[in-house]
Amino acid sequence: MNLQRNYLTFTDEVREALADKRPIVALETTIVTHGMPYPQNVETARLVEETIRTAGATPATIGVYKGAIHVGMSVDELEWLAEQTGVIKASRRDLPAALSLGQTASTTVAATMMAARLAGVRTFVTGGIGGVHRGAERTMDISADLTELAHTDVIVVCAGAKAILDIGLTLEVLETLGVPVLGYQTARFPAFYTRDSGYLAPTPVDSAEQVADIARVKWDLGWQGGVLVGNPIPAEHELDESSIREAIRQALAAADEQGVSGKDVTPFLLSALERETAGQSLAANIRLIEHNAKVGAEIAKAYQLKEA
Ligand code: PSU
Ligand code: MN
Repeated sequence: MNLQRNYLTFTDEVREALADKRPIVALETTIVTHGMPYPQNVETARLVEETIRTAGATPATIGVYKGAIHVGMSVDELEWLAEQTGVIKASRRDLPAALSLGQTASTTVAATMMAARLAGVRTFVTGGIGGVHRGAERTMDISADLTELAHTDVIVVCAGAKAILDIGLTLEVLETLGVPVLGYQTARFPAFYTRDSGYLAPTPVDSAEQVADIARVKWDLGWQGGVLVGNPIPAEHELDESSIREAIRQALAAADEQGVSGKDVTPFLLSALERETAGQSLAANIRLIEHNAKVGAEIAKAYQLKEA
């Protein structure tokens, strides 16, 4: 089996960084196709890539194009993907068919972790991970992102689980799955649009070096799985907690009324929230992912030093 020839396609930038053992940060594409409207989606994707380059690491935006996993995307590919409607949102279960049938798909946190690991990339930056949905005791809607964190050896930097989820239950499941959950320079687990979910961060850390070392120890010992880093949105961009809570309530009610289910739930809630907050949630989303990119680049650099 030749992974690189058969399944993975690299941009020159990523191929060279891999060959030179330089720090690389993986990025997902579901946030582009299902998480933000056009053109903010492509503008944010480019901003995040540039932020990572400025910080001294190489961005690798990941998605599936005509049956091949792309690790790194050209400006044109990203623009094309951002403009499409109806692109498949691929999580772990969807990848075999996407590759086999020659489909084009964006990758969720779970699928991007899988691709990053195959490519040899250990650090991954996103906005928010999927998790346990409110009412999951009825719907059993628990994101495959959580089980992926249990299995796949990648550091995932996020601003917490989205506030549309049940954050307490999400933290419980992460504990059961044995996933280290770190609070980056905070004692509180962040809630995406706000800095404090009301839950403690299980393991507060001070620095990128500490994050990298925790991951290195885990993998040195052969203890499979990811490391989750909760990096709070900068205080100046945080949304007002009571108004976001009300907007979430409205969005959840609309989803319930319209019978939205399965993989459509997260995209539906995100766009409903954007309408409810008159775009404030989108602005916060952009700022927090930019901040995650800065921190993720530092973590990738620190991890690379430990590997060298
Ligand atoms: N968080 C965001 N925007 C997003 C997502 C999360 O702020 O677009 C996407 C991520 O790709 C995540 C996915 O992996 O939603 C989770 O979907 P689900 O709940 O269907 O597993
Ligand atoms: Mn789901």
